[in-house]
Amino acid sequence: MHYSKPIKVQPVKTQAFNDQKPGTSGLRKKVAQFKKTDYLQNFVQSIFNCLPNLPGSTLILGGDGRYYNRESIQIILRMAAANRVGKVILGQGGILSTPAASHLIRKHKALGGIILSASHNPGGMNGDFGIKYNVSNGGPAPEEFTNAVYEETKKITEYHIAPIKGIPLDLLGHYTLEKMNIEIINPVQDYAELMKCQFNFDKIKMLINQDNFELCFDAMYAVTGPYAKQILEDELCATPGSVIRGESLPDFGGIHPDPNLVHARRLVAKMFDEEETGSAPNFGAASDGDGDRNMIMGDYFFVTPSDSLAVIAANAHLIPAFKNGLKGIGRSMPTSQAADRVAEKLGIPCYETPTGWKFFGNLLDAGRINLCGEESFGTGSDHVREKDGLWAVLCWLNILAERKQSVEDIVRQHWAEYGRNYYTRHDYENIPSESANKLIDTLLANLNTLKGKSFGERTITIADNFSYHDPVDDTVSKNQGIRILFDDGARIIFRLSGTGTEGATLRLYIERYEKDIQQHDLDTQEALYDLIEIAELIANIIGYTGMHEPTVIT
Ligand code: G16
Repeated sequence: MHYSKPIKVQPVKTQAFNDQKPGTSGLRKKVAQFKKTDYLQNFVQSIFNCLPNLPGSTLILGGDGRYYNRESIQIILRMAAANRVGKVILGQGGILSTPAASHLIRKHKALGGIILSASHNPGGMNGDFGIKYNVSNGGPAPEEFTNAVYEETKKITEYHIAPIKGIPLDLLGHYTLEKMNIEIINPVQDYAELMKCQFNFDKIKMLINQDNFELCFDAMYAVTGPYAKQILEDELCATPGSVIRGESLPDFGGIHPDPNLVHARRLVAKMFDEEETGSAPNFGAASDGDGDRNMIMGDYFFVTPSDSLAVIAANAHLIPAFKNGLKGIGRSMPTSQAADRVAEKLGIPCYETPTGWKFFGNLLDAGRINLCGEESFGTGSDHVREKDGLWAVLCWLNILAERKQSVEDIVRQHWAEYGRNYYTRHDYENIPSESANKLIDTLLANLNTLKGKSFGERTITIADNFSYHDPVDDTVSKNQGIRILFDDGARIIFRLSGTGTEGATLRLYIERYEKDIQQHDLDTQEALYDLIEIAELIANIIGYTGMHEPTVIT
């Protein structure tokens, strides 16, 4: 279908913005900021300017369906046409989950993809919007590229856009915009096929269809709804209604689509039977705005993301995705060291990377790891180059189907074998940036006075600002979080979030190891109480933020 004849495109003059530095995962801002004249256009053109092979190439395009997704897709299509892109493969309705987009980039050997999402951040007209570029391996662009894009945004003077109307986004098929081909595809199909090759669907189906097995997946009104319904309900025959909040809404129903104990309240209430129906589902899970995060729960039981990574690693031999063995594990620095213990036992390497999925890309490409995860509810493997919420859920279902035990029993047996890493993250959200920076600067200035200091029976052995040397390409990423490491393996970590859009968010990560099985039943906050106090003593969080409590505890 032709929408217009090719025409000569005049560049549009524009003025640079000074706030387009990508964060942990692309550029995230308030919708109002993105709607400013030329704001989105400048950023997209800056990406295009950093891609010398763009003319004639194939790009994947889609987003999590949040407010401003459809308008942005039309703008990007017109800009892609004017910048002589050869073909765009687009999810129907402008929808693609982040892992599905990553898979499509790889499947079609595309130059890359543009994903529109602010992930777990709230949506709606007063919420957040975001955009990121993924490279040809399907993963988030490395820092070298995002830094180049940022430099471009500071000096951009013009952009290219075809002055034509958009195309219908909801009809599957092939279109032509100027000379550019557009293929609109079902956003779920390819991803669902990929999942079938990763897991034993027959065994999972048998588990799910047992009379005494109940499953609940909370899609949080975000992008995973249609993916979860097709895979869990249609293919694996879970009872209709097992996927709750499964409609994808542009404002996520007004909730914060972040799968944790605070924001996935509906799921948590079910899993702890807060309505006192007498039973809770055997397995519960939730995903986020763009489908890359996951939270795993059993009946009356929460699995921390760090433990989830370790349990999947220890049970990888039961999962077809790992039929060729586990090569190595990656975890972000603030993620607990539970997975390290599994790696040690298996005799495989465990890499510690900075926060941000992009840092796993080289390790995955080089075949050094094929399982990775983060404390921020992210788990994934080399099947794509993004974390993958539903994939992690299917890993757990596959393990449950093989082991025929409850989630809680599996985790408790894991602790009995490897010991328990008590772990918590405290977030102090929306602090004035100046106060947050002062807190960090003061900590940094005092770092070399901390080594050797004792607090009770613990002594600090290392106090530093984490720096990562990528073993594959030898790049070095500095300033990746302040680490306070103790002689008994306990850790306190401070860093500022790179994904927020309002003020600053201080993240405090606390961990300690407990070998004694008699001590595995403590409340996490109580188990870590002394370290929480030490963190306050070292950083004076109350003094700098005026906050006596974190806003979110995970
Ligand atoms: C993004 C990144 C993750 C990171 C998380 C939190 O996740 O992809 O690698 O762990 O942000 O980052 P920060 O602590 O800087 O806020 P998502 O799901 O938001 O794309």
